[in-house]
Amino acid sequence: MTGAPRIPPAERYNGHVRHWWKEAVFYQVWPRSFMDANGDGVGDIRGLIDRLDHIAELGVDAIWLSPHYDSPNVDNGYDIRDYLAVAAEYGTMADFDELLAAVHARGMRLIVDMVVNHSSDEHAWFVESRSSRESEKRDWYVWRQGRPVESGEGPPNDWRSFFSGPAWTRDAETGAWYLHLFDEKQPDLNWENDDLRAAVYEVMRYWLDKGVDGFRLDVIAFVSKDQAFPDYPPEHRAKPEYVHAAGPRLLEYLSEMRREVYRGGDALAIGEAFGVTFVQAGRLVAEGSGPLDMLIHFDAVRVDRGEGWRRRDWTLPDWKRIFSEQDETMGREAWRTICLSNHDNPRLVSHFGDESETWRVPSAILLATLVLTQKGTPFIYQGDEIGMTNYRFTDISEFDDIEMRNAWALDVLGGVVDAETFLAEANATSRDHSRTPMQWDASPGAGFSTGAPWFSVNPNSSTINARAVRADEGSIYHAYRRLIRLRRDTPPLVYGDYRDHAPEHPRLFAFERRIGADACLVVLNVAGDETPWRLPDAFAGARLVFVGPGGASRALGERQDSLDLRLAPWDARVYRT
Ligand code: TEU
Ligand code: CA
Repeated sequence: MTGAPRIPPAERYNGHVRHWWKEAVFYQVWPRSFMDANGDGVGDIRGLIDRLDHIAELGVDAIWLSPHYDSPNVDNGYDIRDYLAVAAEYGTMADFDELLAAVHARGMRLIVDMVVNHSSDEHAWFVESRSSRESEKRDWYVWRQGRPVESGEGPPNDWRSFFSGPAWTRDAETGAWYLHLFDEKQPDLNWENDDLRAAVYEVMRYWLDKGVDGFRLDVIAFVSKDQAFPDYPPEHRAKPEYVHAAGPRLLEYLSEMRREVYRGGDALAIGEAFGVTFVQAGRLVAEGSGPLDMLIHFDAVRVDRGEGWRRRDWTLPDWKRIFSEQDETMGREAWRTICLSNHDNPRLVSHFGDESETWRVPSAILLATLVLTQKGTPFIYQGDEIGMTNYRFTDISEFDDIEMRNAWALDVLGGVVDAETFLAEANATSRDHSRTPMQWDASPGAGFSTGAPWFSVNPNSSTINARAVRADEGSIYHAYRRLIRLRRDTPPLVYGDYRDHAPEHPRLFAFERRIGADACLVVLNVAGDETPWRLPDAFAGARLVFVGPGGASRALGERQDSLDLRLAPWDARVYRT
């Protein structure tokens, strides 16, 4: 379905329509762990306001704020109880208004999270819906009859919750089953119902009217459900997100949302694209006709994932293929994002770099280089800019995340995996790594809180913290600042075409970003070994415009006369013709 063009024709750059958000760098704040201003151990809005300069000084253009709404916090705010209220532990609506003004005063924009595939089961809508089959809001959620099984009655189909177990729960009140693709305390909203959609749009309008600059739309591709509710096709049983993201009315709903909520305004619609293929993504964000502006993809960040939270092996060529395939498939009219870490994934340096003392800094800088020079709008997750690492979990009791706790209950207590295997895999993939408090300084609460932090602080905060990196010109933090500035000042890094120069190389990621004769070559040695490589002829005499500590023997601005490179471990360089 293609609607009327949404955006008036704007100036093009290398064939791309120009928009601020294509040229921007985003920074994600997960408020619970960012900064606690009142000492109760939980991050809050006032704390965020106090630390806005840290974000602004990085040079980013926009903040994506994870949910700040009233919530029982079964899934840390992704279970909203009241879409129009600020979580009491985060502050008041007045605090939110002040935050918005303070963000704008620093020349940045504020994008809020919106979770409308599901609500909390404590939301008034669900309380009413579950109260009786005759309730006016019965149809605002997905209720079905169970199907007969030997032992009596089972769920309506074989859909599974992403947080373990069946995606249906039988409600004793009325003897019917409700759908929840996530936890049972996160019932799915029924987008088939016109009144429900109107209510969702009204909620969104409320925040736009307040002046927020757009939304990051949580698992937005799941909102349309096949009304036949068929069992999973066998080929999708391991990755059911691809079934859920392919609902028949998705494009129709999102186009309607664009019309009803955005009303031709230029607020941003960033969709989370769990389960969305690149072909589908191209349609959802097609310039002028797609209902969304950008999508946050999972392919690259989850290259090491098998089923659910389980790990699988991967190689660097596998990873590079994802970036090329995305570029070839989505096409020029569809803008991409690059998001290799967030609150649902391990820490960037632990995940794709080397967190050991020797290589943590150079490998984190290499990853920053990748994120800030790839094709697509970059998203930085809080703490990555100071080089925070994974936490070492040694017991299930140390986890907070419902995904891990449910998986433990079903898989370990159910005898599917042994505890040791579970903990090893959980330490590789858990979302909790990214949720430990932000490390501001070396004090006991890491400068995050003067009280007892709600979640474990990584003991390495004594050395890895914002104060230390800000004082050190050679730090990860200053590399982020330089790279963000470089990106802003270098059109090929934003709008340039993409070409991988060594797709099959097992250690090297070397890609070009080009607008005509103006080109950059990014050379990353993704390994702890020296790697020789021959520069493509087109880059003979190119200038070095960024260099990480691995290649620090070379001076910035220096021309590369020899084509033969000898890359140090985790060397990261950017050349420009
Ligand atoms: O995440 C999408 C999502 O589906 C992943 O969390 C994924 O299911 C999980 O990690 C499987 O391994 C969004 C939010 O970002 C996440 O925090 C929420 O928990 C989820 O939706 C439900 O709202
Ligand atoms: Ca607090």
